[in-house]
Amino acid sequence: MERSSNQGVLFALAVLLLVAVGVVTIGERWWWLPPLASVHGAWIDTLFNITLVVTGIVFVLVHVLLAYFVWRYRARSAEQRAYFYLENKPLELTYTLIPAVVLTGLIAAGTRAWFQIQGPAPAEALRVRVVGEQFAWRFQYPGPDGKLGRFDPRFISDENPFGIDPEDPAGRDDFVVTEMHLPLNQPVEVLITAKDVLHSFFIPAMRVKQDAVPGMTTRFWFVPTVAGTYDIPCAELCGQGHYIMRGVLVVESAQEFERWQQEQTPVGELLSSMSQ
Ligand SMILES: [Cu+2]
Repeated sequence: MERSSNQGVLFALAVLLLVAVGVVTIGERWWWLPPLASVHGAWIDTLFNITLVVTGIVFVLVHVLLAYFVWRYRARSAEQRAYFYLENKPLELTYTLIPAVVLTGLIAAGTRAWFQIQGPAPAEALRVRVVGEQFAWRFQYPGPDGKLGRFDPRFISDENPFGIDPEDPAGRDDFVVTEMHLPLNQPVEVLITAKDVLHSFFIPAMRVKQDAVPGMTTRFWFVPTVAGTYDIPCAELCGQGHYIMRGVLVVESAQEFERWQQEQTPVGELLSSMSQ
């Protein structure tokens, strides 16, 4: 009896020591989310924080109570039997209804944010197509006509590495790049697909992530709010080179974005020079 309670104290001290080491060594990286850089991301972070606080309170409360009950009702003699009841309606109702209400609230808030991000983009939104391939991202921009040309992996050949339909007039002025650029504070709708296998288009700083599926177009829209350079990792284990599949997003002023667009060569020009 005396021995086992000493073991318990030692175990508790070891746990406390581990927590203290963790807190001291984690330093400036104590918060694991990267800096936020989009309008939609603020909703995601709010949801994340609410969920963390609610589940954190429940977690601490349940474990403190659990520890207290284990200690308070421990076996003090061999004859002692644990006290229990087979049925307790008010208690059962309470511990069913409270979590049900809290979880419904969390799910409702999450669903609302989901439909805002997945809902229709504003009419003035820039549309960019993202194509995932082993092991890079390619970005198709609509060019001066503002319309994306049709894309289908079946159009991909030595003469047409982009897979843009050569018969579609909307595609002639499009351009394809390996670095994504976006103008600051302007909504962008991203149309996502893949050439070969499943990938996942993920911009942590914007708090957006969506599967890239061959033969299918997935989408979301967002508004970048902070100029800078951001990572676009692939978040789906897509093959041996998955770890190097990391694109770059540059968010810049509208003027800089305009200048960058003008420097790009339209697909129509590239295709005709390649077929010569
Ligand atoms: Cu990938």
